[in-house]
Amino acid sequence: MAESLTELTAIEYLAQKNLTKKLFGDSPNLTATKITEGNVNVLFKISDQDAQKSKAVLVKQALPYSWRYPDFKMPVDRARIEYRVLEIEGKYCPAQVPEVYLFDEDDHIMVMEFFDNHLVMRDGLTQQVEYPRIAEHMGLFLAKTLFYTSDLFLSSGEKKALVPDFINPVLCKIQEDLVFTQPFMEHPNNRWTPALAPLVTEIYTNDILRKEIYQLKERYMSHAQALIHNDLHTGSIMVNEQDTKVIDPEFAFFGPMGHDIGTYLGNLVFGHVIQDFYAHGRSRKTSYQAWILETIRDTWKIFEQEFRTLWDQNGIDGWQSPAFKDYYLLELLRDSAGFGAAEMFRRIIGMAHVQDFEHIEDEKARAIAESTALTVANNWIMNQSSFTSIDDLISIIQRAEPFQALKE
Ligand code: SR1
Ligand code: MG
Repeated sequence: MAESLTELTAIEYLAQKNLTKKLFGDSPNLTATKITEGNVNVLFKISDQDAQKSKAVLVKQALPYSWRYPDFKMPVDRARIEYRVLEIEGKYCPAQVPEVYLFDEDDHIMVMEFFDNHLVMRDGLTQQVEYPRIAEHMGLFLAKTLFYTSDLFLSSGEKKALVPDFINPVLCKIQEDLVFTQPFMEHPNNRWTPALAPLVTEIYTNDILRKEIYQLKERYMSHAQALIHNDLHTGSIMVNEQDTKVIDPEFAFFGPMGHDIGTYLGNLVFGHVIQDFYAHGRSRKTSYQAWILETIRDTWKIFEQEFRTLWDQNGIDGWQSPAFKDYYLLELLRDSAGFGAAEMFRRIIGMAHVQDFEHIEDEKARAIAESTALTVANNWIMNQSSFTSIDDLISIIQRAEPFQALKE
């Protein structure tokens, strides 16, 4: 089994690879700090203490298991997949993709850009930070990465040659289990805030919901529509006022586009429902929630507009039909609602929770926020086929209420 890097060996590693001077200049005073965000890889920030404006890099190591959940074995090949995805995304949407200084295929280590002036978007949402360019950046990132890796752009041969490079069976199986299976049945991995127990019982016995989830699961497993990130939650986005970077695509494979769009939108819904707890004062809460809804609307609109433009300008022959284009975009909207719902359910009643809720210590307040998100999830998934515009998804968020018993 590969040895995990330590603060010391991470710094030594840069020297062994002749990167110290290249990245930091002569005689830097390097220090390494372990980063414990994320579930999967071992991460170190390496920076020069002496530099005027300290430059930092990220050293990222893939071990044959998840560092947070060591029982989850994960092939180290995910490092190759991540690197290849960053290359492809970097070709089509360089502004939103981190720079990689070194990929070491033997040791499954990447040395890459560190974002000192950015915040993990999930944290920004708990602090009511408004990012004026996030909708534009994420709309464009989604449109470009998804369009350029789909059959609408790649030739039939190119696409079929690319798909096997991103067969990612173990990480896909983790998502199949954690997102689409375990949360909807009794399973030892599942956990939830106690006040949600009646809702969980209802979910386990709701075969109509399970039918919808399994339709999504089947689509997830069989619809190789585009090279998707496959874990595009707000912890995979580094952001500040001017810039947005999408990180951590090690789960990537050819799957349904709506999974990326929906996972992101579902996590924005979390940002909306938690503000009762995080925002101080009614007006701050109301205005931040309005910003989140506007961001959801603009992200979709920018995504759709860019996707249509790319299709008009760069789509290959054989797909020119305005009616088919409208159908395709509508299906994407509906898929996004379904996959977004699956993400919301699993983060609240499955295994891998998110700190948006976990950091709410008061159990009743947490259950109120979580059950409001579950109401959105339930309405998104059950009404998918009636949606015709992003405003339909938004009005469900606006009307969502917590679990009745918690209102008393
Ligand atoms: C064992 S990995 C748990 C979760 O963390 C990753 O970020 C994925 O979302 C996965 O489902
Ligand atoms: Mg991740």
